Amino acid sequence: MEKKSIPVACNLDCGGGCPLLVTVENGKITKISNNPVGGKYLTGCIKGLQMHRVQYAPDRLKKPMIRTGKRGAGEFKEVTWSEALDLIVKKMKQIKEKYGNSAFIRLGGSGACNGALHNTSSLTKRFLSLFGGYTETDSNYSSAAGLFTSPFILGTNEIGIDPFTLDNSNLIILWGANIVDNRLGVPFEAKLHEAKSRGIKIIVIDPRRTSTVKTLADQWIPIYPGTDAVLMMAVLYTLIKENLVDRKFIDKYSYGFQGLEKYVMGENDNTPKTPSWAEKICGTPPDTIKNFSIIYGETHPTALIPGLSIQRTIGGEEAIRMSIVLQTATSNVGSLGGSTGALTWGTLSSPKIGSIKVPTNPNSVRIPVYRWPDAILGGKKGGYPSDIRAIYNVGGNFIVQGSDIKKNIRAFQKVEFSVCHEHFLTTTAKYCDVILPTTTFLERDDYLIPDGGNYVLLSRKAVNPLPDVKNDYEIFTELSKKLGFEKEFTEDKNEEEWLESLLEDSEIENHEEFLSTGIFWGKNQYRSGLSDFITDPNKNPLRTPSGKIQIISEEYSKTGFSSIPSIRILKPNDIYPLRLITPKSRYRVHSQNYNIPWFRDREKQGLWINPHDAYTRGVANGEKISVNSEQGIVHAEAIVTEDIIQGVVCLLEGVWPEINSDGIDTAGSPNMLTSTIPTLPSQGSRTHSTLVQVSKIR
Ligand SMILES: Nc1nc2c(c(=O)[nH]1)N[C@H]1C(S)=C(S)[C@@H](COP(=O)(O)OP(=O)(O)OC[C@H]3O[C@@H](n4cnc5c(=O)[nH]c(N)nc54)[C@H](O)[C@@H]3O)O[C@H]1N2
Ligand SMILES: Nc1nc2c(c(=O)[nH]1)N[C@H]1C(S)=C(S)[C@@H](COP(=O)(O)OP(=O)(O)OC[C@H]3O[C@@H](n4cnc5c(=O)[nH]c(N)nc54)[C@H](O)[C@@H]3O)O[C@H]1N2
Ligand SMILES: [Mo]
Repeated sequence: MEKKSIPVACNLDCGGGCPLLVTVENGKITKISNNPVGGKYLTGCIKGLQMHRVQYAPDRLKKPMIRTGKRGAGEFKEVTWSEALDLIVKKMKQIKEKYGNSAFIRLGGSGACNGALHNTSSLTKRFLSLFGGYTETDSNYSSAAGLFTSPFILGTNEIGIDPFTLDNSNLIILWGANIVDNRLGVPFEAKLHEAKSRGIKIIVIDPRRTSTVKTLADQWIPIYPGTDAVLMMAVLYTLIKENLVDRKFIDKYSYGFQGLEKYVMGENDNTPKTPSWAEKICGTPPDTIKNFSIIYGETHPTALIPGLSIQRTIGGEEAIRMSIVLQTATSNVGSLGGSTGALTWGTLSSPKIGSIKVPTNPNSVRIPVYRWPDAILGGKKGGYPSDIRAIYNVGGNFIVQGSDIKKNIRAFQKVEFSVCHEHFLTTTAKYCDVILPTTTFLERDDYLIPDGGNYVLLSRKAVNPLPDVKNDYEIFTELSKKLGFEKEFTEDKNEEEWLESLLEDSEIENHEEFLSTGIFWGKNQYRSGLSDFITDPNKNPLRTPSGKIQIISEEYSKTGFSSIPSIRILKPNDIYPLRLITPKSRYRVHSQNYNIPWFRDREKQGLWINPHDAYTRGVANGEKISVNSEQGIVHAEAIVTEDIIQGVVCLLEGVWPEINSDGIDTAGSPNMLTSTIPTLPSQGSRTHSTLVQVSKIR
C-alpha cells in the first residue's frame, strides 16, 4: 500500500490561507491535517481540514455539459470537451462580430482567488483581454467602500496590521469583526487567545453574540447594523469631553480635526453627538458608550480591527472614515499594537512572488461589480456603458451571492450566451448554456498568496483530477488555441514552466527550501500600516493633499458627499421595521459547501430572531415564518435566540435558493431580500443594510 503525505495550501476564500498536509493512500485522500510548518499560528479550519468532502462529493461535475432544457431547469446533456469548446468558440465569435467585445461580461469572485497561477480572476481577465476585451466588473463584493474611502484619508490602501502585532496591544476592539468564524488572517484567533490570557481586554461590537463574543470577548457591545459611524461620533464626543484625545498627535499627523470637533460638539447644528444622542440611533446604552470610550482613551496601544461588515452598509464609507479618526485621535495609528482603523484584511503586501499577468483590457468598459445585473438589464439605454449579450463566469456563484436573486436570474435569462467553469451544478451554473467541469486546488500545483499574512505557501497536487475534469488554465489554453491566440495566452509555457518562472520572479532566494518546507515567511511579521509616516512624517508624508491624515477631505467632497465624516443610515419604517444582516457561516465559504450535507448539518439553518420580536409576532422557536423585503420573500424556520438584539434579524449568507411557483424562496437565501442599490459614493455592497418584516406563516 502506497502512503504519501503531500503539502497543500487551502485556497478557499474564507479569510485564511492555510498550510495543510494531505495523506494519500493508493491515490485517495484518507486524511487532511495541519502542516507542522505552519507552527502554532497557521492552522486550518473545519473547511480546509474537511476538504475531502468537497473533493469526493457525489455531485461533483464530471463531464462538460450543454443545456437542453429551459434556463434554470437544470436539464443538461453531457458532451465531449471538443463539442463544448467548439460551441463556446462559435458563440463567442458570433457575439464579438455582431456586437463587439464590450458585449461580454466577466463574472467571478471567491473561487480559488489566491492562487499565483490557478487564479480564477486573473486567468479569466487574461483570456478575455487577449480575446479583444470585455466589460469588466470593478472592485469587489467584500471591501469596495473601504478600499474606495481610505486613499482619500490616508493616501494609500497599505493600511493593515500583521496579526503578530497584537503581541503589543493593550486593548483590542473587534468592531464588527467575527474573527473566530471569518478569520480575516489566519494567526489572529490564536493571537487573540494569547492576548486574552495575558489579561488584555477584548471588546466586540456586533448586533450578534457571535462565537468570537462567546469565546474571546470581555465585553459585547450590541449595536444596530449600519449605525457604527454614529456610535463612533459619540465615542469621539466622550473622548473630547474627558480630555482623552491626543492633541499633539492630532496636530502633528492630521488635517481638519477642528472642523470635525465642531460638528461632534454640536457647534454647527446644535446637536452635540452625545452618547444619549447616539443611543436613539444605534441602540447602544449611553453608559456603555461612555465607559467604553474611557477605557479606549486610557489604554494604549489599542488595536481597533474593523470587520468588513461595517462598510457593507449604506453609509459604510463613513464608518471607515470615523474609525480612522478614532485611531488618530487616540494616537494609535502606526504604532506597534495599534492600527490605522481602516480595513486590516489583505491590506498589507505579501512577499513578492510572480503571478499570472493580466494584460490591459483593450476595452476599457467597467461597471461596479455590485451592479452587474443592473448593467445587463439596463444596458446603454439605462445609462450603463455597454449592452451585454454574454456572460463568462469563473469562480463565482453570482446568482446566489449577488444581491437581489430574482433580478440576477432575469439578467442571466436576458443574455444570448453564458458559460461557466464549475465544480458543482450551482444555481448560477443551472442558468448557463455551457458548463465546464474544473479541478479543485487538491488536484493541481500552485503557490498560494494569502490575503492576510506575510507569507506564501506551496500547494502540491495531492491527487489526480477526476478523469474528465480540467484546470481552468488548461481550459483557457484550449479555447485560446481555437481562437488563435494560444501563444499569447500561454507564452509558450506549460503549467510546470509557469510555476518555475513565477518562483524565479520572487523574493524567495532558497527555492529548494521553499519547495521542501512549503512555506516562505516574509522578513517582518510585525508590520503596522503607516508606521513609516508616524516615525518621520516629513520624510514619509502621506500621499494626500496635506501629506497628513485627512480628517477633512476636500477631495472626497468632489464625490458629492461631505468633506467631513457624516452620517447616512437606512432607517426602519412601519412596513419594514426590522434590520436584516446576512453574515458568513463558519461552515461555508459563501455558497460553497452548502450542497454538502455534512457541512450543512453542523449548523441550524433559519432566521435568527430575538425573543421579543418573535413574541410580538406570535412566533415560537422552530415555527415557519415569512421574511419580506421590497425585493422578495423568503420562507424559513425561526431560530428564536438571545444571540441577536431586538430589532435585528439574521440569515447567514450562501444558501442556494429554492424558488417556488409563487416566486418565494423556501430555502432561506438572504439575497432574495437584498438590493443592488449600492452605498455611495463607492458603489459598494450594502448587504448588511436591508429592511424586512417577519410574520408567522399560518
Ligand atoms: N467562514 C467564512 N469566513 C469568511 C468568509 C466565508 O465565506 N466564510 N468570507 C471571507 C470574505 S470573502 C470576506 S469579504 C470576509 C467578510 O468579513 P465580514 O464582512 O467582517 O464578515 P460578516 O460575517 O459579514 O460580518 C462580520 C460580523 O459583523 C456583524 N455585523 C453585520 N453588520 C454589522 C454592522 O453594521 N455593524 C457591526 N458593528 N457589526 C455588523 C455580523 O453580525 C458578523 O458577526 O470574511 C471572510 N471570511
Ligand atoms: N447577502 C450577502 N451576500 C454576499 C455577502 C454577504 O455578506 N451577504 N458577501 C459578499 C462577499 S464578501 C463575497 S466575496 C461574495 C462571494 O461571491 P462568490 O464569489 O459568488 O462566492 P462563492 O459562493 O464562494 O462562489 C465561488 C464559486 O467558485 C467555484 N470554485 C471554487 N474553486 C474554483 C476553481 O478553482 N475554479 C473554478 N472555475 N471555480 C471554482 C465554487 O464552486 C463556487 O461556486 O459574496 C458576496 N455576497
Ligand atoms: Mo468577500
